[in-house]
Amino acid sequence: MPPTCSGLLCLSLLLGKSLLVSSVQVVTSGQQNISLNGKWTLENSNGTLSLPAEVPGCVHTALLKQGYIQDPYYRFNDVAYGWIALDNWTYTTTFTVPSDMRAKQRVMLVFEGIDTISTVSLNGAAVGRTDNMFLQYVRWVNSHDPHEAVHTSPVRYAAQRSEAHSYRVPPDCPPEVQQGQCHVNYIRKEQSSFSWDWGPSFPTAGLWKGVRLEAYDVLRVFHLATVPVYNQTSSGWSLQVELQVEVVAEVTRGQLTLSLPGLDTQQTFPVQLLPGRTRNTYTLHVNTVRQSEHRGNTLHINTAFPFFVRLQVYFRTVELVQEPVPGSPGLSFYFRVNGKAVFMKGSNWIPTHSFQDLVSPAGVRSLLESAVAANMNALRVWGGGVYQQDLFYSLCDELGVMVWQDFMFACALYPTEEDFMDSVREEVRQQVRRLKSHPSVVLWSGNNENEVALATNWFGIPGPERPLYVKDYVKLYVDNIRALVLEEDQSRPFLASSPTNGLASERQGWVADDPYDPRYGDTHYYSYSRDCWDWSAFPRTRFASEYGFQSWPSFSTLQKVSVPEDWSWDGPFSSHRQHHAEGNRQMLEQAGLHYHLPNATDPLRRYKHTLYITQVMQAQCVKAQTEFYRRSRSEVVGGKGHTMGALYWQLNDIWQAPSWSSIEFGGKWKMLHYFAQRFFAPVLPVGFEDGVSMVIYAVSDLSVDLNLTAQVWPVNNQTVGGELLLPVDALLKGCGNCTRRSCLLAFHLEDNHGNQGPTFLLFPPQTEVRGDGERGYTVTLRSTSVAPFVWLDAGDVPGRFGSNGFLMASRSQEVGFVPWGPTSAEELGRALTVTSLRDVY
Ligand code: BMA
Repeated sequence: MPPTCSGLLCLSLLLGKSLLVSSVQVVTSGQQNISLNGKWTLENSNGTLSLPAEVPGCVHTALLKQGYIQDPYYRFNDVAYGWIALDNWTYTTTFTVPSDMRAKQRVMLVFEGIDTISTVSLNGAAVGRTDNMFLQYVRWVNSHDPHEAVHTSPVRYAAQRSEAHSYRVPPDCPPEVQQGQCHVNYIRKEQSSFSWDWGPSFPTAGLWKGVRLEAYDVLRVFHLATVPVYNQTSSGWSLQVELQVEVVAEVTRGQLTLSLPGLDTQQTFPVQLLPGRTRNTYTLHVNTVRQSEHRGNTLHINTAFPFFVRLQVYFRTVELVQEPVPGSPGLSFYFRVNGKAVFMKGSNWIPTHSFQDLVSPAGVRSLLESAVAANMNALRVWGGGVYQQDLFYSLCDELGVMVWQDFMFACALYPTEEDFMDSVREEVRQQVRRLKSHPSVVLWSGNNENEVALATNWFGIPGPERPLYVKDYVKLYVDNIRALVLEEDQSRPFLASSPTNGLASERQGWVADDPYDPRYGDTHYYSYSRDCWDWSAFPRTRFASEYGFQSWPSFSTLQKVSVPEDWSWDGPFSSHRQHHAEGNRQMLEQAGLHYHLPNATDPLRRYKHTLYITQVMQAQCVKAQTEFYRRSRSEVVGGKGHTMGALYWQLNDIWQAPSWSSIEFGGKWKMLHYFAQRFFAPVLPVGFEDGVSMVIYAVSDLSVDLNLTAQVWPVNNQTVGGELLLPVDALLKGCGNCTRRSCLLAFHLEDNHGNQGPTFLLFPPQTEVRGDGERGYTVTLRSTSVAPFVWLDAGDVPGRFGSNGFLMASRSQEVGFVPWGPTSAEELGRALTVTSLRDVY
């Protein structure tokens, strides 16, 4: 320890420029830890602001908690608080180190995450600099490295880097409608924190993860990972156990025993640990693994050294299959898990909050449980946000959610100078080591949309300059990121980008002429102007990893961050929150193709109806597109098809604003999420018109044969039979004076045990609502006439309905409501509102 403090360490972190590294931490006996989380002091550059600040945390939340600013999400505050990210800030704390800790051979200062550009000093002497929010930084504190302290705000730092760069690396700035900051591609920080087309600009700074001191005498475990390997030839499993330790004692010999008691497996290895850092991989041959079981097995690691580990390991294989498809030019693109082809059903995950320290474990769990409740089996962690916290991946392991993991690069070109590349390399190493033990992670993917940005020249790069950018692209994602991933983890596939043509992109030098080619790889497809009910417009892709439509969140969600004068579709608040150019107009135009647009004379009523109609449009559009992808699984039409994935854009929101999400900020389900629960159901009837026919197409994800009957009702409730192909004219005639405009069509599938799939009605009735019940509530809906898109909204009461939406004519229906916290029947009854298309007409 530096003598100046004699038992008292003073540490200040100056946010403003680059400590080194490490990964998983296992506490060993004889190791002592002191948490430095809690209250620190935060000061701005000229000392006019000095306040207590919570660690983990960031400047914005510290200012908020101390009352210096209001809710940053309130009204126009994102713009009003732009000054915060332009200043430099210093975090300071003092702490005492007990004498027994000081007596240890080594004391380390561990920052789980620093956001982003900072110099860390201890007792006035700089001990390191940081430049990447995705790194854990570890520093011995009994040595000094003199570093110059450069204190820069993330925004100013990004601008300086761009200025200093010898050529332009576009885009310079986000579109004006996003009201964001420029040059985010120069800083290894959450890319969407400088603004996105669904999110505000809050370039945060701070100690966003925990800080601690660790002291030890003999060794510290830096990294521990387990990777199961399946040998095709012997049909046997082995488990690779990677262990990286730092040894401070003399040469240590001993034994290490790996055992999986549940699988009658045990092996002992001789070990010699030399001073310094060593990394070894031990291969444990596993006796038996019952293939079909997706459950954890406990691995015990016993050693003669002072540490002992117990952890869960899982056995599964994953392959990304790209091979010729009969009757279709191109290559397949699908995931095979434990030897079985899997259709991925799910969505894309974006950061759940602008201030990561405000992301609660309960919030993460609620979102993941909502995904599973909607029959999703996969999520893509999108590359413009953050690598998620450990809890996210553990929950995905537990809930059976497959994770497509992007590296954090999105919608931009990136610099490749050496210090940037060093930082990226360390980021990739740390993140892959941290996450590779999670069976939920099934794919590493280099970036979001950067191949297509180059291929289709988003940034207007003149022809002669293109090779320079292609070279940078290959250097970053192929020569470095891919090479490192292959070195660190061969147990799962790697893709350079999304969308990509996969192997076909590789053959074209990693940038395909058309990365959207539906015959190869994955695609992203957005079209807001074409009628989304027309399925023939959708690309029959191998894998739809992004597609979607915007909607507005519910009134109760918006109400928390707005005032009555904001509640108008054409007002400044509505344009301020809309970060996608022309988004509000596009939503109404798409809705107008099938629904009457709200025209109530009462402005508030009209505003609420408009929010509702955007949700109706979004739910129905994403349903139409997803159903098309699901039925394209077994079809090859015109050489295209064999679709094996549908991940719509996007699952969640970062704030209260219009976006493509199916879940609002705060966790409330939009209409789309209820629809997703149905359109992702394991057995799904898809009804669509094909020429003169109405087709009911049965989709099943189950691996057993089903004997299914389609039941179809016209509006007068007569069963018109189990036919699968119905001429539309005959169908309309069969129910009296039906026309396309007056008819309701309902259908469901039923297996030979009488189990019914969801009933889909295109049009249903007027409603009357009552709430009662103790553990959960039942809302009774009654109607005497057809009411389409019946929508129940519980306002601010947290929870979700069991099902909702569609009633048969002259029927009553009970809908369960599961509250997510204490709520009385009266409270729910008061909060409930019901809207249907009839209210809008
Ligand atoms: C995509 C995504 C995001 C974006 C979304 C909606 O392509 O990768 O960048 O938010 O479209 O525009």
